[in-house]
Amino acid sequence: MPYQTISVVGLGYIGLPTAAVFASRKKKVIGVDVNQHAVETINRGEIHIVEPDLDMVVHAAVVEGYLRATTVPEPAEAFLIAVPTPFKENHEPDLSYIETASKSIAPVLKKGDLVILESTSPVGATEQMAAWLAEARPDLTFPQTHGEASDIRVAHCPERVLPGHVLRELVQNDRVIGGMTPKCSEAAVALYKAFVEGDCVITNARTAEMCKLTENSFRDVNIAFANELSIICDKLDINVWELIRLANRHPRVNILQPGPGVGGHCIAVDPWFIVSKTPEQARLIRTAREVNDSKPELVIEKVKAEASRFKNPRIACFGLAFKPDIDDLRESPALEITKKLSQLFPDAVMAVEPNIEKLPRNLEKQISLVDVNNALEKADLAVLLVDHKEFKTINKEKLSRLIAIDTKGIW
Ligand code: SAJ
Repeated sequence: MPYQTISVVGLGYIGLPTAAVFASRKKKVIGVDVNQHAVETINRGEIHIVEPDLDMVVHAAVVEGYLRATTVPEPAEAFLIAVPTPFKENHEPDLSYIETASKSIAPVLKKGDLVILESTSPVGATEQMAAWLAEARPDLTFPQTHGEASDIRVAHCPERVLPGHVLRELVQNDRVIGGMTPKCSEAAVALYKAFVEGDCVITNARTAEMCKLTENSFRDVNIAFANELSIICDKLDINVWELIRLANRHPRVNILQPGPGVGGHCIAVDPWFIVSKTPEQARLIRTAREVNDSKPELVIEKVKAEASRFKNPRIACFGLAFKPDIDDLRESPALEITKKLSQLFPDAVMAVEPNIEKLPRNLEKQISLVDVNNALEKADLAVLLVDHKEFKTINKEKLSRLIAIDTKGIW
């Protein structure tokens, strides 16, 4: 069997579940992360991120001896790089984590090894990674210069799992495999077949890079369409939720849901990677980003307008997470809106977030975390920012006492 020892570099939301799933298939997995705290937590059989069931899988993998974490890369047969690819101030992709990761594994590479870039990346990043590896190891040959005869195989295999369903989707989703050569692709398929039950579909590295960006841009553009409709309907005094429900009765129309903006770590980022490579051509994709990014400010304007009716308005924000029924507050438009409101209305903002026990430390002073009933009793204005299940069942009578601004159309 090929690839018995696998190194996963970057033990975050993608890397850790991937490492744990390989380990659950009895592969020897060496996890690498620069974060000492993450490494120690994992080696105790615990996890430092939130994802359903991941704690059990990691615990079993560590206890049974298949998964071990370290800050210093060690030799392995296959390396998976799953580090962040954020963008810089100007929306240009920041490949510095990929650069650091590839330079850190270069010293332990040997003939026959496979290196896979899993991080969502702009087109050309896999070739760039291979160039960094080749520069660090002139004694080895790479596909960009030696094609099928190369010592090292290189591929891009983007993850496409939905936060909250990562363990299931890792196994069941189809996987796009973009080798720098056909043999690189074959090698990567052999690796993923250890746990992937979906199809492993082969293409080249550039298409695989673009495919991942396309998936998330498709969703962003479609959400932007819904968000733009909500802005238009506000002007025309039409209920956008009813409008979308009616339009979606057409057999070939399926409009997504408007909201307070697009959050998360992927959909609000990845389209910019297309825009940065082809700024002249990617007009729709750029505009969609701008429409979605404009939503938080529009919500704030609406709250300000309603709040002006009160002398000392008390505002309750319902939901802080970046989407329903999760506790992930990173890159969340709901959190951004709540924070800005608390600056505009000092000591007047409450937050209801049933999925967390404590507010992030930097918000504890300016915002109070309360439960649903408390918020309904104390507030003059209720701003619904996330359609968590707990908010769908709120008694309409209790709401009728307040001014409600519902960005998700559930009240
Ligand atoms: N949203 C709306 N309206 C909708 C749907 C979503 O406003 O109708 C908002 C959500 O509230 C959230 C944001 O969009 O703020 C993104 O949420 P999401 O559920 O669409 O996606 P993510 O970011 O959790 O995961 C996406 C997924 N990509 C696609 O569905 C094309 C996932 O499969 C990817 O693996 C993931 O990005 C990633 O890691 O790239």
